[in-house]
Amino acid sequence: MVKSAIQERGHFPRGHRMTAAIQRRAFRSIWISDIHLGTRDCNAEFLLEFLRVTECDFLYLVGDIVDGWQLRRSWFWPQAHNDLIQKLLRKGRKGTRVVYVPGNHDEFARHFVGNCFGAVEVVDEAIHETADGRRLLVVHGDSFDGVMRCARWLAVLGDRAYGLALTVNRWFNQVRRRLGLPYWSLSAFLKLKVKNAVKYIGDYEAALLEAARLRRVDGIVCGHIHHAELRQVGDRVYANCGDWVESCTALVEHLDGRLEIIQWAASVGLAAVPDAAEPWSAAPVERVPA
Ligand SMILES: [Mn+2]
Repeated sequence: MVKSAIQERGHFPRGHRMTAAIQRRAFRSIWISDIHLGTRDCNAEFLLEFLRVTECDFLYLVGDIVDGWQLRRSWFWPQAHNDLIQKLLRKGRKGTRVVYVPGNHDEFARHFVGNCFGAVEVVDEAIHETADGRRLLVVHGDSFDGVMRCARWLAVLGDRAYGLALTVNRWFNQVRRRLGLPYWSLSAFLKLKVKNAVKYIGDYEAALLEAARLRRVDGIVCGHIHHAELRQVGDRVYANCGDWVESCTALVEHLDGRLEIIQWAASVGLAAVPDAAEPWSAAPVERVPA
């Protein structure tokens, strides 16, 4: 059994420099995916802030952590991206079990499956057992994506169109920020408005739930489509940890095994007020089936 970082220290250190209003929180597990380090749209600072105010025994990096596709086109690597890597490695050294499941944008890391980088284990997929005894399969999810599976060139083309939408999104939010308005994801909005996108998301969820059924696990945790979701379908749970380019979301497991999506940007967005409500209470909490 992995030694608990929380048990070891007993409590959190006090006095956080920026988010005095936000209490530090302990979770049993945290899943984050689709960070896309190496792109301008990566909200590394938001994620750093989230990782600073949280602690966990298990930290899963559910793919597309570094964007190799984008880095091959043009090199972009600011200090914040280094800081984030350092932070992840540091968590590993301090007793958090860090598990890295590479995705399609960081497929280069798939060559290192079975190895460790510092305290970070690289695996193809993982089985996580929750505190309430449910077994969850953890995968990035690209192998269940019809477009990715059938035509990589189409996926790359779609990726470029998506990149364009994100660029517009970035400008749009710079304007909103100047006007004192909170962060609002244009591309996430567009995605939900487009009928095909809704069907695409539905197909993806169905494919992953089917995989969970075939593997006889109680649920599946994935990323890839940048759409956070936590849903109980029959006796299985579908959990998508979202992304850190638009919505800035994470999936967490509470100490008692309950799962929850944390909407980080929505609660501590770019126009965060110093005394804003705690983000922890804002997001819906999963109802544990009796
Ligand atoms: Mn992906």
